[in-house]
Amino acid sequence: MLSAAFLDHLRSIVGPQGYLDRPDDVAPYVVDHRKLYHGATPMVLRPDSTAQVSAILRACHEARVGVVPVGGNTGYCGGATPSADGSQIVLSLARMRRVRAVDPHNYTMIAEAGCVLADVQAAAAAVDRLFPLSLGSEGSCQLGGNLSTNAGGTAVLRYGMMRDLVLGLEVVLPDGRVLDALKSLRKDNTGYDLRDLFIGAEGTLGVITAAAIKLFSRPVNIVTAFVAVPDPQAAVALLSRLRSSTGDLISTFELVPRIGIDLVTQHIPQTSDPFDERYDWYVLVEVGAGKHVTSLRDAMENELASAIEASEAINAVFAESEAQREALWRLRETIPEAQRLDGASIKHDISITTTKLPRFIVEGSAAILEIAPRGRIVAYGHLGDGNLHFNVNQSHDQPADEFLALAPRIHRAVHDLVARYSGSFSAEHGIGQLKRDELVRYKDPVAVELMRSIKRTLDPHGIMNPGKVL
Ligand code: 2HG
Ligand code: ZN
Repeated sequence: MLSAAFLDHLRSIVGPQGYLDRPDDVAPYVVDHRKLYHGATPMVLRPDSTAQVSAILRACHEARVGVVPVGGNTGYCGGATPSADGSQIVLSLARMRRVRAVDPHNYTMIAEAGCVLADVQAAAAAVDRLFPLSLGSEGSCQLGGNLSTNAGGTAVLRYGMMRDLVLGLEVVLPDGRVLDALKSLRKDNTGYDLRDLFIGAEGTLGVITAAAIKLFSRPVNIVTAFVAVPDPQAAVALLSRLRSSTGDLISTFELVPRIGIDLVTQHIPQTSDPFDERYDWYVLVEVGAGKHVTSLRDAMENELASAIEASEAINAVFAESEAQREALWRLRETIPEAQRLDGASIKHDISITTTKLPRFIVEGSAAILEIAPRGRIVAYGHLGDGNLHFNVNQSHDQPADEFLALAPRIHRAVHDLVARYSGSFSAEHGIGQLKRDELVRYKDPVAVELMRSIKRTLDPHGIMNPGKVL
């Protein structure tokens, strides 16, 4: 266990405002968002500068003490929960939330890792720019967590994942050295790209303290539609049609199944079905352009009319106000919450090529129902990215425990099928502790060996987020 003298040394690095050690204060940091993991820690450190993070890691490196970085604690794979033996320190960067620089002409911003994503978006909007990363948890997740998990979300189709939005990083290495790669350059061909090592590493190679991120023009002319489609195959055709007719201005193309609408309207207040008729499948589409592109709405209406003629769509509603836009978004964004309120669920976060996704849904559903005949498949998500949340909810006539006992067999069937489709068993939620075994099972063994040797090189004592990813 950690000695009182060592804990005192950590306290002296961060000062009285910089740590939590009362059990009540520490409690939120030792359980993950999905309540799958319960850990323990004697202390949560809350440094307010890169220098303090550096001193903390140097001390932990010398003492061989594990450090678990945490952002907004909204992850799905237990990546920020300490081990249960109480031997690890939790490191929160929540006090490091300064926007260090905004450069609207260079379309860049430098922000610290503890910035809440919504605050980063607001700082960009304040200079008439867009930071496009957009997720359900944006009101509480932090930039450092977004970077460390290479977060995705609902605008990846147009703007890419977090990795695509980064130009430079400041990282504290496990031994306390500071890697200053915080350049706001779009071109910098000077050897190995170290930056990409730390993005998506889930805090296993060091602690990202700040990032230079890309900004974009803020679309002011936004068209949002909720479109009923015959099936996922038709949705893929519709996506291609809209991508090419708008010249890739589609930012969001989210698949929603009928059961998603049922769950949301049942469990989430102030939601309602946007159509009088019931349809089997829907997509939420959003397209945005600058203020001079005034014909966007007409173009979308014409294109959707042609899509209906071509049997790629059945019906569509457009948001006529910001309130209606929010209501349409709520139908998609609250599906995870509605799923949770409805009972136990078994989740997958898979990706395969968009073209093959419809066939995968048919085959994958059959495979699941063979194991769990009473399960209810809730397949939704980022169709435009080939990323599906291929989830199953319990039926109300089956006890949750009995249903959850099927999880290992269902995971195996789904992930085996994903492998046959050359897909990924973790598209945007990472590995954490939840998918460590899947990584070894499904990732190329040479890639896993390279990951292990990088880990050994950067973190020889294994202090960074032990037991996560590898
Ligand atoms: C989403 O897209 C999130 O809503 C959560 O990634 C997905 O709960 C899920 O399975
Ligand atoms: Zn998602």
